Amino acid sequence: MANEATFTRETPGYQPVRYYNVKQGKPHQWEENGLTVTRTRAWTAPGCHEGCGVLVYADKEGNFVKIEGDSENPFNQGRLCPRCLCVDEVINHPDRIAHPMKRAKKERGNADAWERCSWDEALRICHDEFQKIIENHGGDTIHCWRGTGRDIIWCVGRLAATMGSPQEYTPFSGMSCYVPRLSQMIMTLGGQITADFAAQFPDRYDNPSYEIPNCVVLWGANIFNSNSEFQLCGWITDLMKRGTKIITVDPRLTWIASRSIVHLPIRPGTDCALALAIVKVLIDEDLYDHDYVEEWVHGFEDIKKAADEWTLERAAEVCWLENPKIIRKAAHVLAERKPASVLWGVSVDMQAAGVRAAMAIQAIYALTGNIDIPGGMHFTQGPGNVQTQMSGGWGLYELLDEEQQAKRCGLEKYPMYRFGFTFAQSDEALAAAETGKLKGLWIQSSNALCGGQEPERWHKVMVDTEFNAAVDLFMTPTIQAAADVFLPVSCWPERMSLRAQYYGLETINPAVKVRGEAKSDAEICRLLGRMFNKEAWPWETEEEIYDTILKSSGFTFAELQENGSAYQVYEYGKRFDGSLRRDGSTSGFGTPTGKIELRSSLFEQFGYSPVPYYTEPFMGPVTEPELYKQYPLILMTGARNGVFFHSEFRNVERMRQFNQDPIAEIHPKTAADYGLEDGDWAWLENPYGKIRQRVSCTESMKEGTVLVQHAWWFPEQDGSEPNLYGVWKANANSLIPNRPSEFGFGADIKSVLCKIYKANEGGI
Ligand SMILES: Nc1nc2c(c(=O)[nH]1)N[C@H]1C(S)=C(S)[C@@H](COP(=O)(O)OP(=O)(O)OC[C@H]3O[C@@H](n4cnc5c(=O)[nH]c(N)nc54)[C@H](O)[C@@H]3O)O[C@H]1N2
Ligand SMILES: Nc1nc2c(c(=O)[nH]1)N[C@H]1C(S)=C(S)[C@@H](COP(=O)(O)OP(=O)(O)OC[C@H]3O[C@@H](n4cnc5c(=O)[nH]c(N)nc54)[C@H](O)[C@@H]3O)O[C@H]1N2
Ligand SMILES: [Mo]
Repeated sequence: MANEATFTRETPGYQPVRYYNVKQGKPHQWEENGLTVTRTRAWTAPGCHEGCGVLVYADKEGNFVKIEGDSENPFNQGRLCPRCLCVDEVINHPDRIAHPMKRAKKERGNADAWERCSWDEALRICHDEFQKIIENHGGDTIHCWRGTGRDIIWCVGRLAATMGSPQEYTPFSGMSCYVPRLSQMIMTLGGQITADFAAQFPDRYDNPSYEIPNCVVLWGANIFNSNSEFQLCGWITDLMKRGTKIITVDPRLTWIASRSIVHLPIRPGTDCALALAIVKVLIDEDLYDHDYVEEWVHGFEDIKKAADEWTLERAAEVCWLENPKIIRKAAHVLAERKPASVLWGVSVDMQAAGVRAAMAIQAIYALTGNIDIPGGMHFTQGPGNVQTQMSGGWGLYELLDEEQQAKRCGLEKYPMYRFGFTFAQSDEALAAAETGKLKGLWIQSSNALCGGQEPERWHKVMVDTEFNAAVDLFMTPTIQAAADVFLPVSCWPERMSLRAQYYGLETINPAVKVRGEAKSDAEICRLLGRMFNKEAWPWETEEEIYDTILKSSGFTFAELQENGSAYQVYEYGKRFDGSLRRDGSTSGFGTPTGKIELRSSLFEQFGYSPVPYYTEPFMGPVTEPELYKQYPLILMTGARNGVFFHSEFRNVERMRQFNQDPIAEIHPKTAADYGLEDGDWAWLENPYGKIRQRVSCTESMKEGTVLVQHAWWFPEQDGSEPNLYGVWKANANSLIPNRPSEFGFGADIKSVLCKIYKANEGGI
């Protein structure tokens, strides 16, 4: 697949980047049996993180005919998931909005008040209304919301900055998706690591420098439903066939847990305690890698001390593990089966103790010498500067003066937000909104009433602003409640874009005709951005934007499009070549000591504990014993299922048929304790709220816990206020507060308390 020769792209002003040139057999588009076949990547919209390689077949009129996985693409190697296979239902959905619409502000919440308008008018309204807010209240009172992992983070951030606003964020507590893990990696390693599944090599597991991991720990990541961290589930089974053994840390007995050599079904939110207990076994039983620790680890004595109280018995008691010895077994397997890696998921982030849990988990890999080695935890490396630009931050510092930058919500309270992060802190943004500092909203790929905690609070602030505009495919509860202008966005098979994930650089190519007047996110931001500031948006076409973003790679968009995939040459052992250092040193990790810091200089500098320590979930059996008597279940939320992507796909029949109702999973014994049977409708309640979901009894659940699905709304129901497509009826987030950790990263989103009881009325 890969050409043998690699080549170097040199662009003035940038480090030379060497690429494997993964030339593919055919150009990006060709004719076959009267159909046009386009090689492209499935990113978003509709939402997804991955960017799998696909072939889209269209007829002469440009209508979608079929989709296939691209077997020449090294990332997914022809595999596809059901959400790709139903993308035509999204494109052609009767409810999809394909023309701009407007509504008078007093009609917010009225589904019948929308009227179609031209793009010119819609954009003019957006410009004039936001301009008024900028003049009267300052740009920082315009908050810009965007959702997860889409190809648009850069353009939302840039548009925000163009309007003078540093408030770009995802409205959910503690920015609890990936950034808690990332923040601690940046502080203690100076870079970003992930489990090495050979994704950086076009020839994958056969690459001569790769080693098959002997052990992979799936820690709070159910990759078979989520493809967590841009890693595909099929890679786990690929590796298992090559000998990899799996350890699973998950309260539930998931499919992969049942095929693991160790399964640790811990109480939700106790991961930090478990990790510290494993650290203690590694040290006390002398299972750690002495040479590696000697040379590359700072703070051994400190972590030893931090872990010292975490005996097997103590950890088993805190984590609700019946058999303390399985913790010891996990430590032994990890130490003995090198190379080993961890794929950690969002469940690690969604704890107020999440940053500290991630520190403790990372310590396990440092002590066993598994960081920066083939098949272990390896440093990801974005394709040159391209990934950095795609993932935002390209605007904040360039377009805002210091005074305006300093108004970013959360900077004062949470100093780590200054350290490489460019988004605002969501809880502080909500607090600002509640004190009248929110005057306008730009909603681009966010359905905050479904994804954000305490949606009632978000609702209150969003309906009170002076002007709101939204960019989406469909009308959502959030947009129906609050927006004055709706701008219709194109789907990935209709639009051009770039895919720049950890390693590969690829174009996303238009494959079918665009529905109605929809436009891509980048184009919408370009058009509106230019109305405010042409210098900040100098591009005459969308393609010119991508040429600029691609500059550091040396490719133009057109060249990359015909090239196929470009993979950056990957070399292991980054600690030996100085590439992790910012101070010119020729070796070491990117930290003040040049070592992996198990005692973190930067945490200490920011006023935090330099070593991890465990804290209980704020509302749990230990912290709130009285409340626990009243609310005797631990409430887990939002474990991914294969057919939905957050609030999306509820209106896509081919997906909804697999999951008609919001489902609350519970162990049959726990269900029986509360008089519940499989299929019953039940109320779930705690001091924050009360919702209804349908009970599904399964022995895969841990007793004493219940798992509710998140992000439900009912597109088939009345959209007007107060029903808003039934968004309040089954909303997991009505039971969870906005309550971030001391870092401003992470919040207890999967471990609060609740009670459950049978609902007399069925349906929803
Ligand atoms: N189909 C689909 N795929 C998705 C998404 C989607 O909505 N749909 N969302 C995407 C997004 S934005 C993200 S962030 C990722 C997240 O995907 P993952 O990182 O896999 O996260 P979850 O599915 O939320 O949880 C993973 C597992 O953690 C377990 N768990 C719950 N609480 C705890 C705990 O306290 N500790 C531990 N150790 N485990 C716990 C759950 O039982 C679950 O099996 O998925 C992405 N992929
Ligand atoms: N209780 C609980 N709450 C959670 C979670 C949990 O596990 N438990 N998970 C959280 C996590 S990890 C995350 S990341 C957030 C996710 O939250 P969000 O990313 O806000 O996800 P959605 O609710 O699906 O909202 C996305 C909206 O964008 C639209 N859209 C999709 N693709 C595009 C696109 O390319 N362009 C535009 N303009 N629009 C698009 C969709 O139609 C949809 O209306 O939710 C969080 N909420
Ligand atoms: Mo996420």
